[in-house]
Amino acid sequence: MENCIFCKIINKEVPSTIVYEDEKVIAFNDVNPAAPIHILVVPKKHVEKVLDLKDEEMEIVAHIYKVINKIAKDQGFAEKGFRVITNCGKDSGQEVMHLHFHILAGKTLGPKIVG
Ligand code: DGP
Repeated sequence: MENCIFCKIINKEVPSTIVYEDEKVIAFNDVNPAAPIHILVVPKKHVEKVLDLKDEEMEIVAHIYKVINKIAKDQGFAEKGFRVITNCGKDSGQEVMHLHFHILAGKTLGPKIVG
């Protein structure tokens, strides 16, 4: 999708620190981390947000959770714990209109959703 920053990262037109990649998803460090570990897991197919997922696209969500578990184990924070967040639409504060899952880890996260 033209003018989508995450599509540009997927296409390697914009640099990022990639921590995982396969044919369906990419995961890279968030440019503005809200925790010591802050990774974004992003489907390569451009879907704007959760609400726009079609029935036949739901398998990508299961795949994303498999990837999240793999990253957590590979990076060694699986047992300590982590938080997964997906914003959807204006009231959530979604800034990038390309579906993505935040993984937050690396410290004891507080009662606020982020932080
Ligand atoms: P959200 O509010 O859920 O749409 O979060 C979007 C996140 O994307 C935000 O935490 C910052 C991150 N982000 C935005 N632009 C870039 C970028 O160019 N590179 C990287 N690595 N992260 C970005």
